[in-house]
Amino acid sequence: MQENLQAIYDGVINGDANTVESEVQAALDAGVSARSILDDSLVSAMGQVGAYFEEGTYFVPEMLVAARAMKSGLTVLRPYLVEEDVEPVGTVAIGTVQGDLHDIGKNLVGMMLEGAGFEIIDLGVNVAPAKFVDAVNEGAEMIALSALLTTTMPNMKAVVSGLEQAGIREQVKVLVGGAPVTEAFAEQIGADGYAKDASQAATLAKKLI
Ligand code: B1M
Repeated sequence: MQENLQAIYDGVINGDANTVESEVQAALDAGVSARSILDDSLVSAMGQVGAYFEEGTYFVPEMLVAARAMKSGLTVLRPYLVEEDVEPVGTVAIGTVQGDLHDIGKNLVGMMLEGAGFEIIDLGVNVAPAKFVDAVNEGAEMIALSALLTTTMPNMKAVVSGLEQAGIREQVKVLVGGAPVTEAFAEQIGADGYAKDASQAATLAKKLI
């Protein structure tokens, strides 16, 4: 692997945002394409971070610092990606459902999705079903719903119903997750997929798109 790409990869794995930022710039200056920096270092490193999380080597704090490092690299890279016309894998509107203010898991899922090459529209917390419907009308191809409370889980169903009522259910994938959410619940409310953590969410999102 080109030496700057290896340094970016290692920087993300180690959560070293300063190194990632400077090495992305150095790779660009050395003539490496933005696409290669994205695919061969940033995205592949986040894939490895996800694997470490799944095998229990990394925990939430390590994942958060790695995701932040990846984001600093993306900030430098973004204008060059636009210049090279690199399309995102897809557009995901993410939010914590209505009545629910928990956002740490949702942010982590958003960062992993971004690390997997998706464009993220972050709708925040306490998001009303109509806002998700609006996001689909504005081009989101996937909706990612997070809920941490048993009392707010039913609001995921309200989002699916809102999409059905708006006649746009078939044009969007709905991914759900959060501590109290289960595969069975996802099926019951008619979601397209359930992921138990941020890493699995990124893997599943790529399959769904
Ligand atoms: Co709250 N809270 N909280 N809380 N809180 C829980 C969730 C709770 C389990 C604590 C407890 O009682 N043991 C409990 C829920 C009980 C239940 O419903 N069964 C609870 C409660 C009751 C409440 C309040 C009602 C307390 C009160 O006021 N009486 C209140 C509700 C406010 C509201 O939302 N309306 C409340 C408030 C808060 C704080 C504001 C203080 C704070 C949130 C701060 C914030 O998010 N900015 C808070 C916190 C921090 C927690 C705990 C301690 C930690 C949650 C967390 O961030 N975990 C939590 C107890 C616990 O989990 N140990 C608790 C780390 C995070 C990385 O994990 O969000 O699960 P998590 O995300 C995971 C997966 O779930 C998954 O991926 C992530 C990991 O990779 N995931 C997805 C999440 N979303 C996904 C989406 C996907 C796929 C995967 O696809 C789209």
